[in-house]
Amino acid sequence: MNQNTKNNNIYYNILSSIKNNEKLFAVLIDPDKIAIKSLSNFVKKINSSIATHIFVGGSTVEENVVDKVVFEIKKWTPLPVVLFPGDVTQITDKADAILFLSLISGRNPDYLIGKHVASVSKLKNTHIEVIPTGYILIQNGKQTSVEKVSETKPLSRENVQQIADTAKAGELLGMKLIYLEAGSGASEPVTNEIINFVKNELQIPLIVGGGIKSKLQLENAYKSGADLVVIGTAFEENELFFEQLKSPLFFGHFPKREK
Ligand code: 1GP
Repeated sequence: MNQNTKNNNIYYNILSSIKNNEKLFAVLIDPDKIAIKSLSNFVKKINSSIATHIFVGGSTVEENVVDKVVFEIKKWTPLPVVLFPGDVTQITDKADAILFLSLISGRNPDYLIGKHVASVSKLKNTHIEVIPTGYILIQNGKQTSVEKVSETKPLSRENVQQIADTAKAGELLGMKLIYLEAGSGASEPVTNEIINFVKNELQIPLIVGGGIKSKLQLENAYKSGADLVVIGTAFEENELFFEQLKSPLFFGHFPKREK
């Protein structure tokens, strides 16, 4: 477990990218949705895209699977691998960092503090960087897995002030990132208005994910203020989407990849 700031620290690198006006992009791998033998090819496609991070996690993943998946991913990429865990069982020392998620849009104590307490003995035996993250689920018209698993309600997308206040409360509690989530496979991503409103309230980096399926939606999320965008489902459904994300076509620019 590592909470110190040093040069190779993933959080520190996110902050420096933002300072340099660089946008960040994570591909989410749900270990439940990809076979280990397909990972080398998939990860090579990620490497040749604009991706800056690989996130790994899912709502319902069997024990030890994340460990094997991260081990395999690390063989094929220089990109940082960050855990985006649905549960304590998804923690593995093989990753570089973990988003230590508190589901602050919900009111289920298990997802606000309970799971965190349960994960400490496991985290203490790792060297991964722990990044406290306020996770905000936003309604998208259909029930998402996060909603089902956590038994919480998402915030209404009509009440932008409540979303922004929730994000700010997370920041004031000391969280280092805010993640606005429409839910994996959401029919509609978080709106530009919400991203923009929340971004204007925050001093800390803003992650946006859920339902982003096109280059235009990605670009709009960046234009509205997202610092890091996460896409998973669109690549699961169509790996050709990587072809569109090879060159720095977007608003803002991307950090230079270390060779
Ligand atoms: C889900 O935000 C991530 O937790 C990514 O969502 O799978 O819809 O891209 P998608």
